Amino acid sequence: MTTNIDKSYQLARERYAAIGVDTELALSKLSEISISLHCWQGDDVGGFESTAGLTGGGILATGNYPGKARTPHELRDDADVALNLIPGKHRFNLHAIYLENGGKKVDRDEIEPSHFRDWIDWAKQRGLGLDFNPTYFSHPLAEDGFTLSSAKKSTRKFWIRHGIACRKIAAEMGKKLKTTSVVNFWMPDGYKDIPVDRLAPRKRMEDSLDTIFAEKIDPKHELDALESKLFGIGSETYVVGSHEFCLGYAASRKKLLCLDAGHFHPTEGIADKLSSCSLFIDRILLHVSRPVRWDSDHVVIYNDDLRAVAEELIRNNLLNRTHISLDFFDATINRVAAWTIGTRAMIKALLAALLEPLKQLREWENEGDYTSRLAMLEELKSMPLGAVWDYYCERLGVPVGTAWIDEVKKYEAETAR
Ligand code: RNT
Ligand code: ZN
Repeated sequence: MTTNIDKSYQLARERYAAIGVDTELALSKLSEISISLHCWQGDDVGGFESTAGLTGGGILATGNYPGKARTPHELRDDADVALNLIPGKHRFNLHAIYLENGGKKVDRDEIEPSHFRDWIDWAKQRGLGLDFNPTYFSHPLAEDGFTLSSAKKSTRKFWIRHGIACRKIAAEMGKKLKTTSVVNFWMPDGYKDIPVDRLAPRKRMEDSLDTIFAEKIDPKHELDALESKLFGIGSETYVVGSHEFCLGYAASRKKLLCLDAGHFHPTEGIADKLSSCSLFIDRILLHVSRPVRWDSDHVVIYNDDLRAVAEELIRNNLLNRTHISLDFFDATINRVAAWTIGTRAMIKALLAALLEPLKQLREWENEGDYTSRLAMLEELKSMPLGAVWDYYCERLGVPVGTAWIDEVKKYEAETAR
């Protein structure tokens, strides 16, 4: 039976073919792209270390929508629901505080692969890759705002041990799941007000990172990334891990650079950074987020910023060197829906970018025909992307259009937390 979705797709396919775009090729490329879903949208960055939840670190989850995951089981169930509403094969991104400690206190420098055994089993059963993050916040030894750059040697050493432990856990994940686990180092270290010495904390952070990375780990199993930030709540004036620090560190030590869409000046996008960084950095990690006036971590939507990121990845052929992960936490809406909306938006943006007549656009640009370039870029906005997207969802067996909302509502009613 030919459904309306199929019919609309056939028409859309002809429209795209007329401008030289092969929709089938685009869809097959799209199905190869994995997005790493962040565990922390499921419970407002709380984790399962204690009942304290998110404290400090200059980040803030706002809202009190019911249903947040209270246990690893609930979080996995929630993630399963979201993953069934998102087309394609993806990954899951864990923070160290999402360990399973069996009710015993295990401090950050004592965590081991065994504390993530159930996560690894869960991922294995579903064919998911796992990524990982040390947690340099929500801890008494991070309360004064400094971790790897702390002036106190014992504090620095504690956090160095945490970083080393995290790399080992990720290596185990990568080995067991047969797909590299990316470990993202984000340290909130910084000052609220004007420091006298901007250099010493950076030097200390550089040394701490060098110590953490001293042990070579097979890149087939584990890779390290460094995430920069402009400011945080309580570190408005100075952040040790600034963009220049992280870019310089990543380039000189052959690490990944993590670009978070919310970590720059309000009008500064990350899309334009990708081409430059790609010349000097082997691999890039993205934290796709949505800043609203500040680093507010709103749920990602299909907007100009997102499209621009996707376009840069496709136009510059950067997909095989880029790890796409999401970073948002909105507690005012259903959390499974938040994952679904954000991830579907990211995939849709990649689809839009794959549906550009790139060869033609490049030709016009190189010939100096900017008139045709602008005209085509404008026309592309009203091409039948939606028909191709619906067909893709149908083909990959996930709900088409708004149908997924009912599934989330049903699950919400059933779980009633
Ligand atoms: C914070 C960073 C960081 C965190 C996660 C929880 O500003 O973006 O990536 O959001 O590690
Ligand atoms: Zn981030």
